[in-house]
Amino acid sequence: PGEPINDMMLETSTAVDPALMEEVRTGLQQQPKRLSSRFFYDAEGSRIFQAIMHVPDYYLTRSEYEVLDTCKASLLELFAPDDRPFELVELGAGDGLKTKLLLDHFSRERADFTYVPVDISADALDGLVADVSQQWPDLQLRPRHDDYFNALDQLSEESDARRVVLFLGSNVGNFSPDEAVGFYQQLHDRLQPGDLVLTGFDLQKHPAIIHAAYNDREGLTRDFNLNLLRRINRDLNADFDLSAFSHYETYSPETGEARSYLVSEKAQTVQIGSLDMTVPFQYGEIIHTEISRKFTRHQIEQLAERTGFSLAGWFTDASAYFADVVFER
Ligand code: AVI
Repeated sequence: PGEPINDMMLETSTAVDPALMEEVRTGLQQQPKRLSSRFFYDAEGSRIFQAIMHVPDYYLTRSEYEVLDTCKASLLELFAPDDRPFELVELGAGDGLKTKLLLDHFSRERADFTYVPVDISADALDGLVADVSQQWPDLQLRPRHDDYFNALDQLSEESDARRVVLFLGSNVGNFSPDEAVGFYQQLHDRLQPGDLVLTGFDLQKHPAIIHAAYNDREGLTRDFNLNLLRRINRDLNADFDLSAFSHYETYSPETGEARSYLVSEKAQTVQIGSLDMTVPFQYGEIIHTEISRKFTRHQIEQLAERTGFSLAGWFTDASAYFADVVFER
């Protein structure tokens, strides 16, 4: 099987992303300093994330794979009762193994569906399309190189088939609570009654298990976090000394938030050449880079209710680490 492709993988072109410039300009002037994990996914960051998905401490991918593998038949029954045709719209160009597991099962069952992977990155999409059309030559495939919501807007004009939107991998956990509500409200606006959304949610569990997933023994999460500084050095002509920053992770079982930080290991000054900016750091000063939220069933039910969806399916792995949840519009 091909490499998993991350949902948030960005273009790997040489042009500097203006959103990154703005993020660095404003984020490093805030108190505390912050930079969004949205910018983790340059080519190297995407490569490291793919590796993270295979490390033993990062249980999320394994757990979701187990959920989808054990529940694929029930999912198909939910998606296509009476063998109605459906469009499987995946937000983010698919994270390889898990999506392929579903495509494989649905194809074997001769389900009448079209796979519509949506991604903002042409590279991610091209790779996936080549891979999928080689493995399942008969599969109906309609890739969309677009922003999630533009793609959904257009879908509603195109066909009468039921839409089943996939948003896997706990990507929802990287949204703030308000962003998550906004995201499902926007989905709600664009879908028709009866359409479905399947989301992968990482569930709250023993805090040490979650903490270890973001502080893995191989040090890949550290590399992933530090790569953001490497990217800024390259894209914005900055001089972050990567050896003078470390990875620091917290998990609060009260809020359900795993938070990643970069910590300055000495008092230092960093130049961001392209922004003509000098950034002072004190010893121990942090840059907040990521939130990975963990959910309770009650929070997921509330999210559905607040955004106009009903809960149509709830599937978990044997340890109840992860849930793939079906919302119906
Ligand atoms: C992409 N996202 C769901 C991952 C997560 O678990 O929040 C990104 C990640 N960050 C550190 N490790 C993996």
